[in-house]
Amino acid sequence: MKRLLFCAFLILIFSITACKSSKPGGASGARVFKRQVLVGVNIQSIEVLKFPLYGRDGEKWDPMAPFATEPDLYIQMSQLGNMIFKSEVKEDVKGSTGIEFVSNLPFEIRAYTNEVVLELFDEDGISTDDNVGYISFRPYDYEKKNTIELTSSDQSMIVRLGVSWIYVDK
Ligand SMILES: [Ca+2]
Ligand SMILES: [Ca+2]
Repeated sequence: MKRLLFCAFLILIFSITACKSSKPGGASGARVFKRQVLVGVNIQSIEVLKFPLYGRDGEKWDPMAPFATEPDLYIQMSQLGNMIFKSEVKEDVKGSTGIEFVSNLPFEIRAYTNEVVLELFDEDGISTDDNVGYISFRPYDYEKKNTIELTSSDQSMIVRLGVSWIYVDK
């Protein structure tokens, strides 16, 4: 019985101190100036404006496929070696402009100050997929822009991203 009382006493003490510490002290009235803090970027659209029609060996991307020598394109993005996005595959893409990817969009990048590696692949069933081109960029460098136009260092590939920036009031 004594023990029980002691426990009850402890709980009482605890709840009193808890109450005290949770007394309002932070609500010091609304602040006049709200600060907008960037928390992420949404990738809304992906369009390939240009890519190399031939591989490094000068051949079509699928030279062994008699009637489908054009590439089967998809986009992949990664950060620090982790894949953060993969698009659908567009099979046997003829021509090299205005290829839009729509699956799994929009998607959000929270680590917007980290580098993103965007790669364009040709899907090949049996062998390893061909890397058609890649571009690395830091989303934060394009803050407040609605479109990010990226060109690979060898100029062979151009990709346009439609983006929106996510802010919260602080
Ligand atoms: Ca191929
Ligand atoms: Ca292929």
